[in-house]
Amino acid sequence: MIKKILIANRGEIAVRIIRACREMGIATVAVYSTADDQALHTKLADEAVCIGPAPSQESYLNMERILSATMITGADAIHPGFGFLSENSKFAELCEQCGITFIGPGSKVIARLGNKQEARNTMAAAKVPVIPGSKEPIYEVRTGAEIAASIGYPVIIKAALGGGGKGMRVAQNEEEFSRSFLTAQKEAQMAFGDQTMYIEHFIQEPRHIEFQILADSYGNVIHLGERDCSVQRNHQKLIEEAPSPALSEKLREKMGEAALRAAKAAHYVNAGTIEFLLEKNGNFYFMEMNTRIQVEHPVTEWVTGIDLVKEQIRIASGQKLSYRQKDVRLSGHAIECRINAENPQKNFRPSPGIVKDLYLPGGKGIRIDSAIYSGYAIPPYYDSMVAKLIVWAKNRTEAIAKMQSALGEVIIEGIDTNVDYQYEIFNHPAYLSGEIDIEFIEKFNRELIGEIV
Ligand code: MV4
Repeated sequence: MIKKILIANRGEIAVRIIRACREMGIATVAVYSTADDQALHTKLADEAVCIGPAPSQESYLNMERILSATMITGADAIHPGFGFLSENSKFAELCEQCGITFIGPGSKVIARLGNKQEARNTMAAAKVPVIPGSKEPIYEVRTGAEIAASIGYPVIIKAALGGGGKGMRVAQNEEEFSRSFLTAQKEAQMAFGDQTMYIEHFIQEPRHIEFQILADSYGNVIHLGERDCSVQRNHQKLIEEAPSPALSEKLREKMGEAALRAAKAAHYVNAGTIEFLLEKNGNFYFMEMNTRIQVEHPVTEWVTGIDLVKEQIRIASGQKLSYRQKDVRLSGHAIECRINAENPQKNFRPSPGIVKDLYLPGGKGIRIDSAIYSGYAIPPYYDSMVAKLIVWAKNRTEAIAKMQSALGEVIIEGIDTNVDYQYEIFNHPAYLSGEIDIEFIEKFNRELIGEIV
């Protein structure tokens, strides 16, 4: 059994994990940078260890310091949260070598899925639909151009170690190919220290649909339905909802079965997410698998009633899944919106600073996951997300009404936030109709910031 968990993260997800541990009777250790000595996770954990200066590289990304803190405090497990070291196979491997339980899949699974080109081949072999594309790694422009021509334009050139949009370029035609390829490859080298590329046909105006998976160490795998994350800007999601307004019960079943095949093919253990692109005609394709708990996990928790962080801990301590597929019932509609310290009017420029007045809404069907408090100084070094506002209601229409009501109550003084911008999204006819794709923000940003009325 796990008795003490070190949380290798900060902000609201660190607080979320501390809460799950407390309810389970597990002791908690926070790690924090010098910029975070007044952070909520530092205050709430049973113990807290300073692991270095403000820049992530020297603190939250510093494996040796985090492992030392684990040893010194006698924690038996590390929960990595999301971002930082959560999908770093080297870190998971170091944990394994030190006899520390990494709360997530094994290091080899993380490494295999982290290579998106390899993941694609694994999924194709398991009859999970993949986007028509290259089968072998590509290193040279000339080989790439030949393969692109055989796939058919437009194509998208991606870094094998990429994800989240880095090292990715679209080429509309043969003309554009070499420039796009070289730019993407250069970016890949800079970001991942690796020039391996792959190419896919470029899917136009798809939705981003992802399935939540839970898998234990005994071969049991279940899915908890989907999240629709099509509302995003520069690969940062703004709104996530469950279920997706675009899925019929039949399509959900089909995609859910594909997600299960995907997780099984990867020999997956713990909580994970299968990302799909969904075309308007109903065709869907595997994009990548995320091996971490995700920011948007609360919407799945609310429509299923399952506590995903507790399940992660149970799975990591060798327990069997608490649920079988037939126990999973989706009920009602949940929507999450990410509240960021940023100014949408100034091209979403981050707005760190001191939170003066603070009022966050509550009431039936409203959940706030946040780590800010009145008087808290938001440091400039990390992500700008300061709160997640999650609502639940019987159906999408009522959930949207509740979200607008809740957003209307939010008071965060002292910094700029995207609260008003979010409110406008929930008023926009395209969002209300549910007929949106990943270009929603790009298409309507000028209306949402009030430039066009
Ligand atoms: C694509 C695509 C269209 N066609 N692949 C974005 C990040 C990385 N996970 C892969 N991404 C995409 N891959 C093909 N073949 C469009 C995107 C994409 C995207 C996907 C989901 C959500 C938002 C997005 C924004 C821009 C591009």
